[in-house]
Amino acid sequence: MTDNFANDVLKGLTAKNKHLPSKYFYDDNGSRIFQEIMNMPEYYPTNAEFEILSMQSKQIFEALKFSGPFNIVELGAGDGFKTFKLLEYLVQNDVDFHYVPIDISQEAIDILTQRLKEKLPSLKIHPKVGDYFEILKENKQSDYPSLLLFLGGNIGNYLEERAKELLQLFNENMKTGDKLLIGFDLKKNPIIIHNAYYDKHGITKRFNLNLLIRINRELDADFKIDDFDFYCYYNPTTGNVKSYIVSLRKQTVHLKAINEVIHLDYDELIWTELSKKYALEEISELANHAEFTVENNFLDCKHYFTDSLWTK
Ligand code: AVI
Repeated sequence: MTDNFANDVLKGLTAKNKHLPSKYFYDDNGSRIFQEIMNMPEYYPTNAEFEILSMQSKQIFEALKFSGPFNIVELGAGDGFKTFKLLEYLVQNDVDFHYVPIDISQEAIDILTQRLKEKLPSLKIHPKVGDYFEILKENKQSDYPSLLLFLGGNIGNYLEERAKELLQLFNENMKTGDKLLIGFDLKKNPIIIHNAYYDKHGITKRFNLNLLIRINRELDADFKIDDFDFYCYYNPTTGNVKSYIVSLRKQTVHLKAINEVIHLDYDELIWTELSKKYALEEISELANHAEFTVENNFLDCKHYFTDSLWTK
């Protein structure tokens, strides 16, 4: 794990245009800051997706058209806050299904399992910690059809080519007739998107700068956090929000654990994250490219977000 982290950080920080992968935001502290982001009123995706799953669980269930028992496999279940509404609907209506939440964090899975056992005691839950694709491969052997959940708009953090690869991998690990319910943040008034990412509380700035704190800790580096700022912008034509760490002076940073030195110029940028916003036509193109059929788009009342239901 540390080896990959060290390699990726070094590769990114010695590139001509410096960059760091956003997947490394989520150490324990970063995951806590992300919870704070999700609780900000400006960060609309949380409420939008919660509304979809609270108000349209029945329609989602009916659109699955499964005739008997099925599995719900959730990739990156986290604290399962949003999914709860869907699970609650199914349990209350005596639907026969098994819930398989997957996450890389044992802690997140333990908390989720305990909560669900208290709130929905009759739920058949089979929590898993580990690699998505190993678990999906296993699930493909099941006699039951499956609904895969990939919620929260995480697909937006993948570059186009990587997003296509990921969706193809999902497809390969599904049976014909299986469904995928996948969350996409939609293009909308640019000001709303701008305010969700360039937040006035500085929480997203802390989220980004925490990555430097992580590098200091794990690679024995000496980033001086006060010498860096945060900048992000939304391009309404491409739908891309791009986030950057800005070096406020010409400076040298030592990565002692790997015996490397990084030079940063005055105002030099480190690109940290892509958060892509989609149009519905782009979503169909992605689905078709990975050999899925789009069944329905379940949108919130403001049309900020969609949970898109696809069939293999
Ligand atoms: C996890 N992911 C969908 C979030 C997003 O909106 O791109 C991460 C995030 N970055 C800044 N704010 C939230």
